[in-house]
Amino acid sequence: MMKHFVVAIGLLLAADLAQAAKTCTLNIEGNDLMKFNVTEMKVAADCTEVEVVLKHTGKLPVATRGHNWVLTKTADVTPVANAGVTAGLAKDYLPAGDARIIAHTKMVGGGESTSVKFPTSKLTKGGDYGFFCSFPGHYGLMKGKLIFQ
Ligand SMILES: [Cu+2]
Repeated sequence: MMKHFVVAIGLLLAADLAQAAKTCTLNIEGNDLMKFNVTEMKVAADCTEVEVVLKHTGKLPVATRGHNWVLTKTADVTPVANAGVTAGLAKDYLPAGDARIIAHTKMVGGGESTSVKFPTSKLTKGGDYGFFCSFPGHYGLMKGKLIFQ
């Protein structure tokens, strides 16, 4: 009897959690002029997961003008970008296994798109987060703020 009651409560909780899950999609574009089309990305308070879709709207290939989307704390943008320079294209110009990287897409070339999903449990509301492209030399122009309200 008690066991059935516990199972029923468990199912109710699972249903509640499933209903509360919300994936929020944010779109961003990068171009051949090394510019993102936005400098600020906002994640609403009720999002449980973020999907970032990056589209490279240019024509240049990934080897010469690749772009990715990398998220770290704002204070980690420059050190992570610098640490990634020598990593090479195959590793998306990012230091392998670096805990400062909250999320990142792969590197794409002109005409290509990519995306990444991550849970908002990796973010703190009101935290100071920065996104950037880690292709060598790009982060100075290709960066912005991510806000989790
Ligand atoms: Cu780039």
